[in-house]
Amino acid sequence: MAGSELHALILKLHDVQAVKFGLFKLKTGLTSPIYFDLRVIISYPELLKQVSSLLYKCAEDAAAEFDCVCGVPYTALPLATIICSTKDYPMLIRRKEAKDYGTKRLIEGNVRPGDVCLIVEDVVTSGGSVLETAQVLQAEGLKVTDAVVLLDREQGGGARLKAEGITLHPVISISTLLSVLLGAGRIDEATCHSVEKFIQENQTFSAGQQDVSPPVKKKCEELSYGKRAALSGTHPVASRLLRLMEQKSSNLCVSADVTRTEELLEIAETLGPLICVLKTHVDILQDFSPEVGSRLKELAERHNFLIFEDRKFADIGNTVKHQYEGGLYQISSWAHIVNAHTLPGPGVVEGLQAVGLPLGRGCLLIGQMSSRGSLITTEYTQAVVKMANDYPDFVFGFISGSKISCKPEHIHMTPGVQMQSGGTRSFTVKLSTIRSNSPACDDLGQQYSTPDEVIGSKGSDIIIVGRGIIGSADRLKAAEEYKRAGWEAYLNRLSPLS
Ligand code: S5P
Repeated sequence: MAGSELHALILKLHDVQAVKFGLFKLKTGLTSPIYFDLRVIISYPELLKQVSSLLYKCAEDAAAEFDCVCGVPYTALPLATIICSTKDYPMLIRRKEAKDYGTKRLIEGNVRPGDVCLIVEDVVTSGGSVLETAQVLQAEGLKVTDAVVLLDREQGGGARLKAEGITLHPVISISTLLSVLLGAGRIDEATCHSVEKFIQENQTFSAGQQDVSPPVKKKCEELSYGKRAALSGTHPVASRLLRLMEQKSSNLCVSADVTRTEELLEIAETLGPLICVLKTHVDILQDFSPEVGSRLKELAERHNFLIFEDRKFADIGNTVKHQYEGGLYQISSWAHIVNAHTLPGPGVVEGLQAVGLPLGRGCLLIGQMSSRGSLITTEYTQAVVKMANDYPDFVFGFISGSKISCKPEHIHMTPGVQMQSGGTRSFTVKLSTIRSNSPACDDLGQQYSTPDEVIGSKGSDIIIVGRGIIGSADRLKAAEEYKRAGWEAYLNRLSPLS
C-alpha cells in the first residue's frame, strides 16, 4: 500500500476518534495511554469501504491463499461482509454462543472441511480472539493459515499466532500509527513515548526479544557489578568481567563484525580502552591466520577486556568439542567466552566444558534471540536457565533480551542495541518502514532496543553493539556514546532516585 494512503487512513481514524489518547482502564485492569474503538467506523461508509479494501489488499499482497472468510465478532463482521460481497468469497460467521435450539452450531454458513479460511479482525493485542475463532473453525475441519488485522498493537499477538501456525498481516502497526500522528502534530513526543513504553512493558507472549514478557517477573535483588564479582558462587570469568566493568565504568561489548584481520585488530586497539568485551565472528574473516588469536589476546591484556567468540555452538557434544578446540580457528586457545544453543540438550555444554574448563574459560547460553520471528518460547528460555543452573562450573550467563535469571552470579548480555545519536530515547519508526511490525529493525529481521531499555527496564548487564558503532563514521565517538548511555542506565537502575 502506498505510504500516503496509509497516512491518510491513520489521520482519518484519529479524526473519527477510533484512536484516542489519555488514560483508559482496560479489561485486563491495566491503565493504557492509548485506546482503540474501531466500532465507530461503521458510522462512516467511505471509511468502512476503505478499511475493508485495505484488509483484502493486505492478504493479497501477502499472497495468502484462502477459500472463505470469517470475521472475528463483532467489529470485524461488517468488514468481512464487505470483503466477501465485493470479492466474491463465501463467508462464515462465528457465533459467540452456540444457540440452545436447532443445530447448536458455532459457525453459520456452509462449512466445507478442508477449505482454508481467512480470519479478519479489527485490533490484535495478544491474538487471543483470533486464536479462539481459529480454533472454532479448525474444530469444524477448516484450515486457518492467515489472518488480516487493521491494527496490530505489537504486544506479542503476531508471535503468539505464529506459534499456532497462523501468520498475522497487519494493515497498520502501532509504531507506524504513532509515527504518523507524531509527524502530523496530532500527538506530542511525550505521548508517543508513553505509548511506546506501555507497549514495551506489556508484552503478552514470549517468542524472540521483541515479544518477550521476561520469564523473570519477580523483582530481583539489585547488586552492583563489583559486589556480584565478589560473591562466592560467581564463576571466575564472570568475576573477572564484573570487576573490570566496575574498573572501566563500562558495560559495553562491541561486536566487531568485520571481514579483515587488520580492521578487527584496529577496532580492538582503538576501542579496547572503552569496552568490557570484544565480540568476534572469527569465521567471517577472509584472511584469518592463527596469529589473529594471539594478537587479540595481547590487545585484551593491554586494554583489559575479555574476548567473546560468538560461535553459537549447536551440535552434539563430540562435534562441538572439536569445533571449540581444533580446526582452523582453535577458539578455546584465545577466546575467554563462547556461547551455545541448548537445543541439542546438555551434551553440547558437556562437550564444550570438557575443553573449556581446564583452560579457565566460560560459556553463555542463548536464552533469547533478538531476531524477529525467533522460535524461542518462554518454556525454552526457562529450560535454558535450568541448564545454566546445572553447569555452574562452566556456564556463567546468557545471551538474552532481558534478565531471565535472578541469580546475581549470572551475567546477561544483550544484542540488538542501537540508539539515535545523542540520546537513548527509544526509536520512533520512520515512514519508510511503514507496515514493519517492529519499532526499529534492519532488512533481515534484526530488532533493536536502546541501551536505556536494555539495561534499565529489561535488567540486562551488558549491551552488545555491532553496527551502531562499526557502521559509524567515527567509531570512537560512537563507542563513547554507547559506553556512557549503558553506564548511566546501570547507575540509574542501581539508584533510581539519584
Ligand atoms: O539474538 C542474537 C544473538 C546474537 S549473539 N542477536 C544478535 O544480533 N547476536 C549478534 O549480535 C549478531 O550475530 C551480531 O554479531 C551482533 C549484533 O549486531 P548489530 O550490528 O545488529 O548490532
